[in-house]
Amino acid sequence: MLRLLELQDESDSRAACAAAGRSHADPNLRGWVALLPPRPALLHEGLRQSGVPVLRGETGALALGSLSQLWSAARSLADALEDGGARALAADLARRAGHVEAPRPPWRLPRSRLPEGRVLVMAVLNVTPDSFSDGGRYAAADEAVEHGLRLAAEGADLLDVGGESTRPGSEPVSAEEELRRTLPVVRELVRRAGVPVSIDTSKAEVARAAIDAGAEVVNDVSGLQRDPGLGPVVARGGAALCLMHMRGTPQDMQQRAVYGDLLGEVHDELLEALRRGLEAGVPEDRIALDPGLGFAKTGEHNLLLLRRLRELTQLGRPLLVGASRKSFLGRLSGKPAAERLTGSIAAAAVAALQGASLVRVHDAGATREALAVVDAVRSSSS
Ligand code: HH2
Repeated sequence: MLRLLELQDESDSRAACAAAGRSHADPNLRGWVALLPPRPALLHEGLRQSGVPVLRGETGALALGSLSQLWSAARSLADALEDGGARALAADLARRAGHVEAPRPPWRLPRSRLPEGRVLVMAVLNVTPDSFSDGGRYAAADEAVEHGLRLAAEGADLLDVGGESTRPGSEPVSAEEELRRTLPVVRELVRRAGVPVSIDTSKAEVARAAIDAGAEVVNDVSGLQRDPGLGPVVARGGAALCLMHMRGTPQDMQQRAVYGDLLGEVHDELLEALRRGLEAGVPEDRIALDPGLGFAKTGEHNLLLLRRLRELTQLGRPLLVGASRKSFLGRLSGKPAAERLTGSIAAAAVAALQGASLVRVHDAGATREALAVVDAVRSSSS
């Protein structure tokens, strides 16, 4: 248990006190804090001596400071402390603070080089009869290819081809059917689109064929929980991997949207997914992570994840966020899926400002245009 938290309001402050088991929930803590384990006291003492106040609780402690204060105190302690456990915790804290402060980490693909210095657009291309917003529109391979080429021309940086809807309650399809839908489209787009192609699948068999056809990314909404063969296929094929957070399956995930500490649990489960990827042999610089908006999440969960997304940058991997046209945006605007462009762009802009490296969207051109403004604001200087 060690994690950085960004306390933005009273509710964040109270939740952080509860996580540390403090008997008094202070409503006024703000900014970055490190949630530390209750022991070793040596670490708390070392931080205090470096000028970082530490509030202790029954189950943990909160170290209060700016990211650079936390980073520099933890880095010195990682060298100076004699106790091995305390030293490892200090090194972990320094690494996490460094990740949050650093510019977005690059995502290495096998052949293509993704542009750096701006937030990237992964365009959604569903070759399915039943996807929630574009199901049936591009079910024929030639229509899907045309649409993919259009998305690339509009400015998509990657094309994410999917052959199985994962909307809540959707029916699973066989690997054969998924391959029948996606493979001709992947093959043709690899040849003609001029941008890397990603396959949105949780099945090893589909991923293997798509990689052989030239796909550079495997986007697994199950975070390597569904098919034990998938990680090794990605590692052997040399592809990049996006690991998304979800619980259960599309059939039962919405009953599993129950959290005591949403950010903490999503953080821990993404870290486990990252470990599964590394254990399968996928190099760390090829892995991106995604909090999985709408997957075992309520609308409120999605909003909180967007507001506090920056905390997940402590994992040190690029973050991908998919809010496009999802139902929580429909609940806010009262509009059906096909009319959620404005809300989708607002969500993409928030994600970009909060540390996302990529946004997964249906409307590539409009999103690129909006993100150009966000990127310009982010990089403006005084
Ligand atoms: N969302 C969907 C599918 N794949 N992959 C990642 N990494 N992140 C997401 O948020 C994500 C995803 C669901 O959206 P969509 O593909 O439009 O719908 P459907 O699953 O119904 O095909």
